[in-house]
Amino acid sequence: MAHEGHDQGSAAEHTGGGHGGHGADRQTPSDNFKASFAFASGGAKANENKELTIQITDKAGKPVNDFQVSHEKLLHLIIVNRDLSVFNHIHPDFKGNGKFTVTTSFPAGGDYKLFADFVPNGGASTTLSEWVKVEGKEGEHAAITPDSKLVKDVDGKTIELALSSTKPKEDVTLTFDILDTQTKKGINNLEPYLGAVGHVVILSADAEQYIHVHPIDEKATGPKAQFATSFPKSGTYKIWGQFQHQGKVFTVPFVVEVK
Ligand SMILES: [Cu+2]
Repeated sequence: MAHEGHDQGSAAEHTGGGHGGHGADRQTPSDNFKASFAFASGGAKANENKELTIQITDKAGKPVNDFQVSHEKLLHLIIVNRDLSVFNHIHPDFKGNGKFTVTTSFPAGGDYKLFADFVPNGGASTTLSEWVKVEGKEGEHAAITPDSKLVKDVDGKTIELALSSTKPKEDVTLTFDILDTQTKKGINNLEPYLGAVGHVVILSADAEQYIHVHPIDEKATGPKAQFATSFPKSGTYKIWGQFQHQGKVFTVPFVVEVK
């Protein structure tokens, strides 16, 4: 299924929006578009459902209405907190006039970064982001520490991640190997999630770099799921793999060091 947009921008990072001004991002397609993120009636509070509106405009401020379907959706919204312990991936509805809306909630107060990921028709994959403040008591902040072993147990599955390289600016293949934790047998009946074997998001530890990833064989069904990416520079990165099995989506996070 269509994921053309992500192919074009696969190795590039695109950030921008509210707190822009990071020199390295200046030449990304993000410069051609703007996103503004606004909560209904004044702001978001921890553990309260709130409607979020994302307004996409071009440089001149004109609403953008022509989006390409990418990974089955017009817009993907990724939400993380400061220490990347919270990860939420949701799909706002297009309301016309450049507007997308979604109702969501946040598990604690504090700073959250919102990433709107979309492909304007005829354009390249674009990610616009902004930090927002959520009122309420903040959770404990944890350090973002690279995993000593890239093996995690999630929802009765054991997922092992292998990286073909952990050097910056190289083509990297991510291989997720997904086993049933009880039987230790490979799971070979993964279901498509967003039109592919899985969906992967990578962020730098400071949430400044949003790294595009695309499946190598999107029709794969496990136990192995492979993705291609590239890390722009040295540092710590968090990787979230999302897969669907027996009707349920599970998310597996890993932290890796690139140097
Ligand atoms: Cu999505």
